[in-house]
Amino acid sequence: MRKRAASASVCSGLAILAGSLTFMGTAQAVTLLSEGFESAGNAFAAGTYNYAQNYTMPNLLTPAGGLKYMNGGAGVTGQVSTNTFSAGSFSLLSGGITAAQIDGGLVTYNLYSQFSTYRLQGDYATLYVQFLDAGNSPLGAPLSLGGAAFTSALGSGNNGSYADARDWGADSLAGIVPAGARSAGVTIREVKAAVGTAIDGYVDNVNISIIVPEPGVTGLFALGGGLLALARRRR
Ligand SMILES: [Ca+2]
Ligand SMILES: [Ca+2]
Repeated sequence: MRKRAASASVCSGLAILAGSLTFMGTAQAVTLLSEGFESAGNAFAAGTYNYAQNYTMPNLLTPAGGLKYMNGGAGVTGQVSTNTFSAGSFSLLSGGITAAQIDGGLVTYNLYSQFSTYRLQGDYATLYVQFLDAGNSPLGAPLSLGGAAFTSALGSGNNGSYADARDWGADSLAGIVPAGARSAGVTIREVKAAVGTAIDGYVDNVNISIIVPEPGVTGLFALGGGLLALARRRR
């Protein structure tokens, strides 16, 4: 009877372990950059507009737009103009992530940003994330969110000020951080069509995070295996 009881408690222990594995199986995200453009300064040192200025349709996305969003600054009237805003580069060896985990293909990235534009002018913003090796050399082509095609596909509506005010849309990208990557450079490139003066690629809620493999899982599996062996031995 005692043996049976012990065996049952080991089994329930395993069930609890299995439960916690399911619960803890969610990997931990390390946020490298989260910019909502609400503060006086922002990571891109870019200018902002207030949603209340009514240049766009309301931002109905989650996370919500808050009070402000980024614009692309001044261009040259009558000419295509570009402006590039850098947020610098961010170390990937953050939140306990190791070079070995990156080089083993165990670390993934999640990129997210919201975009809009001014009416039908054709201005747009592109968010670029460039992985860099230990010597700060680019690894492959930069990843990008937003851009010309994404922005031109955004819907439009009447916001009370303009009959052709543009919607906000979210773009995202996920994948595996390339082996050898040690940091990521983040820039926003703003492009203005020939019409108008202001560069109106609008950006809000930039979020760049990397996902750390759950460090406890391997250990818990080992512990679970040990308990199983113990249960077998007791029987
Ligand atoms: Ca905002
Ligand atoms: Ca413009």
